[in-house]
Amino acid sequence: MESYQTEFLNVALESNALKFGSFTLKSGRQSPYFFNLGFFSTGKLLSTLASSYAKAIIKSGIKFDILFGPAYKGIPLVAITAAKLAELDPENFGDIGYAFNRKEKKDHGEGGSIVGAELKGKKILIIDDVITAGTAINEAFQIIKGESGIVAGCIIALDRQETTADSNLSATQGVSQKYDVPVIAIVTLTDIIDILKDRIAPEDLKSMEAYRVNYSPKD
Ligand code: OMP
Repeated sequence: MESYQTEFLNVALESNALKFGSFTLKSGRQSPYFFNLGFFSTGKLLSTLASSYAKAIIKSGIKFDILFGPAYKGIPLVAITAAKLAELDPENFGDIGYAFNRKEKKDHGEGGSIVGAELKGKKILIIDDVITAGTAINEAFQIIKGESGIVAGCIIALDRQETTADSNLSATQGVSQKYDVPVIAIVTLTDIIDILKDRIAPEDLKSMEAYRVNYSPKD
């Protein structure tokens, strides 16, 4: 376990970004936990978040030219992480570009739907918050394809390690296989259970383990 992973989970718990109980997901599943990145809502929390993303990216060794954050949640993520990468390793990451998309196309000024570095012909690392079924991240791949960029990989904060309805692969493994790129995470559901098991109420821990058995890929 890396220290940035433990620090990230400590801060997620303290800020209430990570909650236990009963939550309905975008996919319609009923989950005993929910991770809301929007709760990293102060400068201090954002700084920890940026360090966690940046350290996971550096550790992965993925080579890329531009960090891309899909709107809306990806927009602050791409900005803080590009800045933190340059701060931690200016030699290797100081000239990495950053970009995000607009949800609404702009038809005045310079026009277009991408803000920041041009994606055409460039190696892109997508940054996002959570993968459950893979819907949001698939949309990001389509945007980059539309701009003639080349996706080099994805970094997310949390990999929920859940299978989709039509596959025995986790959504993350599915995305990685479909596009033939690495998908890395600061933490996974397994990390949450391993690192926080002594700090989760016993009944919540039981629900988490049952959920994992139910939705994670079967051997
Ligand atoms: P997929 O598009 O199904 O991969 O779900 C990812 C999205 O679900 C995220 O971008 C969030 O909007 C939302 N989500 C969370 O933010 N945290 C969670 O713990 C679970 C979800 C979710 O609804 O699955």
